[in-house]
Amino acid sequence: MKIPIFEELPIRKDLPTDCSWGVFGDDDALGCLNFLTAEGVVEAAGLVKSGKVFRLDARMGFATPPLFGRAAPEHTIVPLAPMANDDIVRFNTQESSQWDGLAHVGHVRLERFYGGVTITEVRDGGNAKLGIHHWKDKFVGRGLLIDAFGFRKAQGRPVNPLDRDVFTLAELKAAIEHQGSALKPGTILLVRTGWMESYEKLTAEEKRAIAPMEKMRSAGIEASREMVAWLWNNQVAAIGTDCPAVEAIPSDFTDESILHYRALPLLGLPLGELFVLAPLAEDCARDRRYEFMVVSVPLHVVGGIASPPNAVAIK
Ligand code: UVW
Repeated sequence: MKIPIFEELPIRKDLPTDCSWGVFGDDDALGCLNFLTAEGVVEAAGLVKSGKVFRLDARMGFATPPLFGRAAPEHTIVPLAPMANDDIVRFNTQESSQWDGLAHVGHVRLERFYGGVTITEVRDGGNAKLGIHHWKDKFVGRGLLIDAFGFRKAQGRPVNPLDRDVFTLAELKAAIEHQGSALKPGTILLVRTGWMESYEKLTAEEKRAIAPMEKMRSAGIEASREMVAWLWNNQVAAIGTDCPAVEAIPSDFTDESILHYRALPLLGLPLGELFVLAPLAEDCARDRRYEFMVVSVPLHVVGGIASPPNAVAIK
């Protein structure tokens, strides 16, 4: 299948600027996950050399309180018989590490989700078209870590991830070169900003103070058209980071040029947030191998909006 380059998008004149709608068919629910292929899975398996496994999700409830006013998870053990138990876990799929599904954020001006799906179809139609269930057996392939946090430190320009700072496209490219890595089609790209480990070092009081959206400050990647053009033209399948929004915060959700709108509704590019990347980054720095296999198994919830990644990187 011939994939148009970003500059050739959209594929029809009646579609919005910079959108990929229709490239993978009018009823597509996978977006850039279409760049993951069976051949890519086989190639990714060939990257497994040491057998080391790195869990990429934080534990449920790691953020205390959860960020942005989201509900804290609840876990209850339910006795089933005198010596048998079940349990119930009730949680917001965005309270810890998460993939944003394609019905998480619709375009602020167009008032459409990926593929032109409406808010009514999402909220009243059970999110049948863009539910997370469409991703249930798709999220496996080659992973590449860009240790942007480590790169900045090595350059003598360390980042405070708990303040607003932008990792530019030029920096990501330079970090890839510095690592001796390459971006190949069908990559699940992980970018370390350093946010998670900085957050873990805060006191309980400091965590409470930064949790509301209006108080949050975070490093993140550049939110430009050039950034999404680069991701699309390199056929990046998804991008996961260890910060709260992939892009830097504060971020103005009334501004249609932010990354959330460019990525989710326009390109169908899954965004991953609050991933645990520091142990993986340390191992990559040790053996100078920044590529690995990623296996992510989103929840099989029909109509789900988002999901814990349930992801591992295997080296
Ligand atoms: C923000 O929008 C800040 O993050 P999320 O994608 O988790 O909603």
